Amino acid sequence: MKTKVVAIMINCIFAVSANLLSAQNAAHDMNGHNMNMNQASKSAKQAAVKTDSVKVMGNCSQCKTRIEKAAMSVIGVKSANWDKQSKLLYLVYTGDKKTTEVQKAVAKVGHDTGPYKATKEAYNALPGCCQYRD
Ligand SMILES: [Cu+2]
Repeated sequence: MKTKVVAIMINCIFAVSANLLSAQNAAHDMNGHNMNMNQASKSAKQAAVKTDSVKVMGNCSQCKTRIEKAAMSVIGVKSANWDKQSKLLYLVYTGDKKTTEVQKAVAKVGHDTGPYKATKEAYNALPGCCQYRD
């Protein structure tokens, strides 16, 4: 009987210390994360943020997802938003001008943009609803 009580107490102590440990780890993670956030905002302030827009051919919301994903794959691009109506891809980026790199990436996935045209293969690989050429 006595040993059972002791065993339960030991179990309780283990449970409590396990909880404490995981709470400490969580606090640690949060601190680490906060530090990274501060570093990120610091470097963002150092590198000027620029905005640009380029015309990109496309039709639908699937095109939008594909175009934005390709644009975001370019290092330094912070946001990409393609407007279906105007066909304009709005970019926010840091560092050197990114429009050429973005246009190349977008053309690669099948969307004509300015002087950069999708290859026949890339274009033909698009779903039917996305094929914007006449
Ligand atoms: Cu589409």
